[in-house]
Amino acid sequence: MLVHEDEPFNAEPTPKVLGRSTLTPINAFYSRNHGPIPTIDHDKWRLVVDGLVDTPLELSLADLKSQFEIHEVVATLQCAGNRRAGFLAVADIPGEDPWQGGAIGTAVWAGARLVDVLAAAGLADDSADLHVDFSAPDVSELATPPQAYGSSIPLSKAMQTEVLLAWRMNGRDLPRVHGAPVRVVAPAYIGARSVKWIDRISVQTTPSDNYFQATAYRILAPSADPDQAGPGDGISLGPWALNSEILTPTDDGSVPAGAVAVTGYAVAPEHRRVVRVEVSADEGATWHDALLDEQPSPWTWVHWRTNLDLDPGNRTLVARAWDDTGTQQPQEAASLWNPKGYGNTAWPTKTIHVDQ
Ligand code: MTE
Ligand code: MO
Repeated sequence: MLVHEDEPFNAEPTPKVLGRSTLTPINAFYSRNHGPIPTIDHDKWRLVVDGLVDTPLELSLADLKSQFEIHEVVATLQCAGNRRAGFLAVADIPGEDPWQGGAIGTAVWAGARLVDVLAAAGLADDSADLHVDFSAPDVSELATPPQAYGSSIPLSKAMQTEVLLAWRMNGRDLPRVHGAPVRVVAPAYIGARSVKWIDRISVQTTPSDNYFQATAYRILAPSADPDQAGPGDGISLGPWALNSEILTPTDDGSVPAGAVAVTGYAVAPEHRRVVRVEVSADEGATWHDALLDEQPSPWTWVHWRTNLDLDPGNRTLVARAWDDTGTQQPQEAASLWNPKGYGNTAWPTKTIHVDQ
């Protein structure tokens, strides 16, 4: 793993490791934390469900596991800061980890559907424009003021069957670093909404007022001073946008002349599919279709691969993904740059040396 920070712990796998399998092994799954990883006694842990519900609940882990049907969802998680490093050539982003393309991973999650737990509490009103707020106990000193982590998703997303309260990951008990005993998995939303170590779910009329929803994870205007940003500034992130990355060859790598294997991943926004990925070795003058691997579920990335015949010399590889609405990724990171460095979905490029 490439460790960006020890405390709070922030690390991503190398591109080679990420490219090895469609399902990411737990020991290669990125880790994104804003505070110390909490120690939770699973026997004492309780999940409170309250707010605009008919019957507030307080569930133990045994209650959650026994009172609700267990469901599996194969889903990709991706941090809003994934590929931030690609923004740094445009302008510096002080105070944020320079994530490469590895703040993303795909796992088999299992647990209760959030919608089932909300139904057990009885929604007072499921027609209105409501929000489901998630609270966790890990306190972040990076927030202003320092506070426990939290965020929310719209009730319309919370009612979808893909959103889980998960206690299993890749067939094992959810590891502590990934949110044990229970975390939210909100597929196709930025990772920040998949709250780990969740201890409270509240149905309310407004989005979370937590720092990590009201102030952070928002796209500020390029000219804004992030240190002056306050609650409500910028565009709040929820569903992610079409994105892709080249995993091999890696930047500054050397490869022998001839057929060079180019591989990577692509993710589509929710309810869309990646239908085409192209690679160019001549700055977009000509493009080669990559082969798309099988997608394990509608909530995951697709891995893709192709071979390019390359002559010796320095070559820049560039890729772009298209979805089933005919949308493709924006070309330039410069057109997407923002002061906190979220949502770099520009065409990925890798510069390599092709040997004689
Ligand atoms: N939940 C809590 N309680 N605290 C956190 O710091 N980080 C969020 C989210 N859930 C976070 C959290 C962010 S920004 C991301 S991208 C994902 O968890 C990362 O999940 P992972 O560490 O399991 O990969
Ligand atoms: Mo994140």
